[in-house]
Amino acid sequence: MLRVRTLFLSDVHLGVRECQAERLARLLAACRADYLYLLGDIVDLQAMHRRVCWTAAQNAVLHLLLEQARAGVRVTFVPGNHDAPLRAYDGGSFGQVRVRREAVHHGADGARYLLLHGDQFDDLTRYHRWVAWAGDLGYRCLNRGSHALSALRQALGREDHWSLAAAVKRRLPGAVNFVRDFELSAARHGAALGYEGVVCGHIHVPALKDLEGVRYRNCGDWVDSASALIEWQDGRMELHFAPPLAAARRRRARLRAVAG
Ligand SMILES: [Mn+2]
Repeated sequence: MLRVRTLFLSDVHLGVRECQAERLARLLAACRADYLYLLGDIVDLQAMHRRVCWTAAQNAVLHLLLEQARAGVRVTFVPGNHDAPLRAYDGGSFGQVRVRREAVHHGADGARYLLLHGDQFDDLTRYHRWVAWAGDLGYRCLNRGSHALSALRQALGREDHWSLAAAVKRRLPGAVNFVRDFELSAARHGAALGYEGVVCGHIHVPALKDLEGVRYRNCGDWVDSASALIEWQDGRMELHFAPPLAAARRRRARLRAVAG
């Protein structure tokens, strides 16, 4: 069991075919936190308008999240733009899960973090066209192709994770500028309100860095990066990347062979 002080997740996109629910279910079953923050786009209500894909693994993720809340983990849900209708429940709760438009996390080292999804910073960047494309068909097709390629690499025995979607995001000039503008907007917003750090999601680019003296953290997503942000008991933070399924299976088989 992985014991952490805090687990931050965002952009899970339950209800979408590309959601890496099995990998997230594995993490949730193996990890216990004191605090769990769900920073938006957890259930993709927007995509489910067009088409619903609800798998057993996605169902398991939802149940594991609710189970954590029942077991005493303090769970806070900050809805994003893909689950925006749930913003109407700001200040309320679903069972044990608190719903907040924004939240504040007190780190074990005394730092205060502003927690939000991050879609409000889209308006502050100069790359509207890229944002529209990213939220649309092009991005979904890119992720689908990326998963197919990843499966092929796994089948060929390559254990390292390489993502076509991530590579494209790193290389497209519009994308690079958009990400930089977004990160700076988020960091400056946090600084202006007097926080030491900001934790958000939305752009599907996991990050942990200092920007203009502000601790900027982005959880990433469970469509492409399969990443989570964790805080250890001493306040240190780290990004966790879930291993691809095939690699995880091979590793378990190896461990069994060694144990046997
Ligand atoms: Mn979003």
